[in-house]
Amino acid sequence: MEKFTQVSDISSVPAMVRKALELKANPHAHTVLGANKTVGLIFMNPSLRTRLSSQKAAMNLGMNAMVMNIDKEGWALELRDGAVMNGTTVEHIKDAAGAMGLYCDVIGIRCFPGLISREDDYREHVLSQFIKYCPVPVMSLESATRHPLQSFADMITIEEHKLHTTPRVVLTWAPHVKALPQAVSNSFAEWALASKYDVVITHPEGYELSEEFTHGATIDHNQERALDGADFVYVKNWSSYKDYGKILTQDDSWLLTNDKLKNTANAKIMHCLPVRRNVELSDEVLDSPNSLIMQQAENRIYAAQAVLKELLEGV
Ligand code: SN0
Repeated sequence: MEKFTQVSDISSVPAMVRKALELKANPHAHTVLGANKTVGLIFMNPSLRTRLSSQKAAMNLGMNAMVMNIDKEGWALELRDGAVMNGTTVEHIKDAAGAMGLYCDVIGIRCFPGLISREDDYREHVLSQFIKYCPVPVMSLESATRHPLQSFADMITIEEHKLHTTPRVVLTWAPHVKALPQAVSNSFAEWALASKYDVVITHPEGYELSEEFTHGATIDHNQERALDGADFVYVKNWSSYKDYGKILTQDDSWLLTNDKLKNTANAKIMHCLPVRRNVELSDEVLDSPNSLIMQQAENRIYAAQAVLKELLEGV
């Protein structure tokens, strides 16, 4: 694998999930592969799980990890080609990515969307500039439109908990106080569909995700109907794709409660975290025995480890 930015960068989701589960069973089996190798983890936005699980994954492989919060600790980056840099930006991404590549064997980068220009965000301007100028393999730590390490961990978690081959997997929109990216939802849909699951997406009108990610899923604006028979319920807020980056409603009738789960197939509940408790999801659901949020967080290690391993092997 030469880069890891979306599901199409891997040849098979079930095969990658199997590899991750092998690593989970035997995390320190490949320390020779990672010895004397370095991963750089570059953050333009906050992180808890991605940062620590990727570091842990690197350590499990015997690698070194260097972390930089480039938005706070680096020079202000210029992203435009040919810019006359006589303003507030100090260093061009071309020079930053080029230099960082000299210190690392793999680089991970987190670059959230601006949520102002749909065109800029959806052409992945920052990530693609970084890949263009970075001389070593790049992995996404969440980009403008996708969060592939999260989705990979989610597929590992579903594999561990599913009771039949084709579970009904429901992605439900949740209210939030802030405009959030579509990245986690886009990516979850992309990976669940690639896993050939029965994917249902439910949200208020106006929150349709780009069809690029949801083609093949059932879209239903009725949450109760969507939840009927669900095996897994993935809860996430996202801002509007159509009315780009806007909050169209904060309707708290979309908040998931135990009562709403009564017609599911004793559904397991998933969320990528961080979660705004009692806004996006109620305490009673998050803390119930059916909640998989900690299992997802743990599997972030093995998703990152499987990706780092493939990038180091270059196969
Ligand atoms: C990010 C998102 O893409 O939704 C990262 C999730 C892994 N979430 C947030 O930015 C939450 C911010 C907030 O204020 O709740």
